[in-house]
Amino acid sequence: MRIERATLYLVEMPLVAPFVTSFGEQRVRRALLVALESGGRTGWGECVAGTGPWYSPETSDTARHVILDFVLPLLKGREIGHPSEFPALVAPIRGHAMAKAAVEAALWDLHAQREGVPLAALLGGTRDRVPAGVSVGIQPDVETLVSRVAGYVGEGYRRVKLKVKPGWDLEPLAAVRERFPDLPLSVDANAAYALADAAHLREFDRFGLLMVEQPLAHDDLVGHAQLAEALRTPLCLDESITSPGRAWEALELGACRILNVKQGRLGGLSAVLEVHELAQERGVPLWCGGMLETGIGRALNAAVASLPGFTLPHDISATDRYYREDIATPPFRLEDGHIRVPTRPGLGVEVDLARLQRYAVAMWAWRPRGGTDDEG
Ligand code: OSB
Ligand code: MG
Repeated sequence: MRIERATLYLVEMPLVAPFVTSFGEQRVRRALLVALESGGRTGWGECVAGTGPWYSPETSDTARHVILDFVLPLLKGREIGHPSEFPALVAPIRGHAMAKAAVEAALWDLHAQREGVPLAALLGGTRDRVPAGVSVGIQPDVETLVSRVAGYVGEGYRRVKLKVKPGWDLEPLAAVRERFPDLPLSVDANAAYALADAAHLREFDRFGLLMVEQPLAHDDLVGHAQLAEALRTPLCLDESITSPGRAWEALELGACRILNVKQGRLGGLSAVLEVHELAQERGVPLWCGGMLETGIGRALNAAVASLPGFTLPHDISATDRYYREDIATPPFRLEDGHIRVPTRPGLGVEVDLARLQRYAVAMWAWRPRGGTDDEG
């Protein structure tokens, strides 16, 4: 396939409730969407970068710049036989994993559509539905948290992940654990602690958690390896795992026993397949993380989670946990605590163009010849 035209949309999607983490509060998901056209088809990719460089150094604006000025020019005039050729084409661009991943996602969607197969099948997925977990942000108080969690448990979520930070950890955990003694439970600190907090973090061991996600700094693999020695609860890394090579380093060092896989952070679906292979060889359990994606990104995550090595519940929740109305249809619903993996060709969801226009705040068109044409 040859890319005949690309359109980037910046959308602002209001969340059903503010999402609070150790980074701060988020009320809107700002997403950069990539539409690639080839042979009468459109492939879609969602860039997971956020408004500010808090979770990752990338933002939706840096991604737009890198995609328009560096990634797309490298694809100009190229015949791409298979999306797995993409990483080598963009290898000259250092970093910018989320920008690259969004374009690679659209190529996989195009390729799967052309082959007439669902993306999950193209990747080697083996499940038709995947267990849904829910990531619960920091709440104003413990009672509010417990009632939120009770709501999600009532809806059928298979695992609850609590966001924690210094000052919001043992007390909320004790309250949730007391109310739900058997609930599969984990915590995510988004890098809010230091190795000097090891004695405090050891207190987490008494709650029977599935894992502690990213307690220390994003670039501190050695610190995580040292902390892992002190805790009984397995560590899981998220922010730290920025490439398949980093995943290998983390496992070699003993910095974690579980990996949170996000295609955007890893630099694309090809990188996900590499990490999947590595984890299979080593018997390391995987699960698919989330970045409050719209239905476009969620459809892709469901395909990723259908791979055989993804054995723990995912941060793939029903659409209504994030948005009242999504730009992709149909919405993802919880069925017996699971999300169905789309079965139609490609991503398997439809982008509602009227809604896209409604939520879009800027748009850029690109053609192989004309270069960048700013319609923002
Ligand atoms: O750390 O896993 C995280 C959302 C945005 C950025 C980082 C993270 C998250 C979540 C939400 O935890 C997961 C979801 O999309 O449901
Ligand atoms: Mg995380």
